[in-house]
Amino acid sequence: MKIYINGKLLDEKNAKISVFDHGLLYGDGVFEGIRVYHNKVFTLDRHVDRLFRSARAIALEIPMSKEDIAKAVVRTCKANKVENGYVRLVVTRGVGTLGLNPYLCKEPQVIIIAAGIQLYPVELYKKGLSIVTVGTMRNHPEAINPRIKSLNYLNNVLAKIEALNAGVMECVMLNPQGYVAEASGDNIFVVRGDLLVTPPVWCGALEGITREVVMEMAPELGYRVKEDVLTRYDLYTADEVFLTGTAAEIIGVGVIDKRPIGKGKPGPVTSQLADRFKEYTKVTGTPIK
Ligand code: PXG
Repeated sequence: MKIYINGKLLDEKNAKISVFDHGLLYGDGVFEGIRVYHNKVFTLDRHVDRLFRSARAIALEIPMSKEDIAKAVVRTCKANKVENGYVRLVVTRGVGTLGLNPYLCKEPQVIIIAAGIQLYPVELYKKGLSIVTVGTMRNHPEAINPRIKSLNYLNNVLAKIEALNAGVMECVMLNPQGYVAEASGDNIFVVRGDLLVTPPVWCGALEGITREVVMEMAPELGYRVKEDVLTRYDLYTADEVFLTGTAAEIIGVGVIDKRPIGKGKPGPVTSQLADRFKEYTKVTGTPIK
């Protein structure tokens, strides 16, 4: 595998980052997870835009233009002959001292890994995911703002540990006010009749790109879409609940906190959206050539 670091494509064994990199020492950096479908990079510009917003939010200057980052992603996919896969795009603060001061880090590291993807087991897309609500809260927006896709994912990791310890693979995180924010690595939607509801970003949701695509697709299929505050009541009483994310795509939730949602398996709206999403991945994207 060839790994991109700062303009060079290196063999995996030579792709190395310093132990003094603040990405490692402090989780100081930003990242994106991007899919490749049928030789095309899916929603590449949206991912690059979000990467730059995340970087701006942590006062990290990416030493490349958006165009050059996008080109580097395509170049890395091409070098690895990735036709369908997953790209991890990372920008770290770079090498600094053992102190926190980010301004002493002079050279951000741009890293691109193009590899395969570990989805949820296929049968779960039919059966539905079981999830739990967890005690680990989504960060307050004036702590690490959840809109920033930073390398500091410990909060999400703690939530994931709670889910795994409860015997399930994903969880719902609430925000400090007790409203539903999102899952540990996915956004969440509730279906009520012909209405789809997802928490607004101020409730602690990442501006998920799959979320955005679903919100754009849904009206074309005759559904209304609303961003609104949700509580656990809304989850337990929903017709359907589904999660969205680059890795998960669209996956129906069958059970939350051991309570069946709707009929206890993915419903017709979720299936219809998932089918439409799959079609969309075939016809859109930045070609790898
Ligand atoms: N919320 C959070 C907290 C995320 O990390 C999403 C929502 C979905 O956003 P997109 O843009 O992908 O639709 C994410 C992104 C994993 C993994 O291994 C998942 C993400 C990031 C890193 C790893 O499950 N999801």
